[in-house]
Amino acid sequence: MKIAFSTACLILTAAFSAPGFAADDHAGHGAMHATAPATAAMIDGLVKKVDKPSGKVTVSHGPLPNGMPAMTMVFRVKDTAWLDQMKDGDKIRFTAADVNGAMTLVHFEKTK
Ligand SMILES: [Cu+2]
Repeated sequence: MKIAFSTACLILTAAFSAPGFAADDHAGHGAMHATAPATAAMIDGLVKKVDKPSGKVTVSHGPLPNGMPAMTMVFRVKDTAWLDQMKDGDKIRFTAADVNGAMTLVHFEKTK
């Protein structure tokens, strides 16, 4: 199921960055998101599984600013030390960016 979820996610990510969707330079579009200010909308998420050896975390997330609907998917993390601060069932808020083709948590904070 996890593989199916992340595959669906990759397809969606590709679809939303396709030239037909963003008629302008979509590379620049992606860069804009990657450098979004810290005030960018935080996304609510629920940690489902922390995978420290792989440096990844499975998160059930709400809708993303890039158009991705709510789903459960695997994210990389910008700083693998963050994985020590997360555990299954934690509620977090985060911002994500496409880093070298992989959706990556670039900021996160725990919510109570
Ligand atoms: Cu997703």
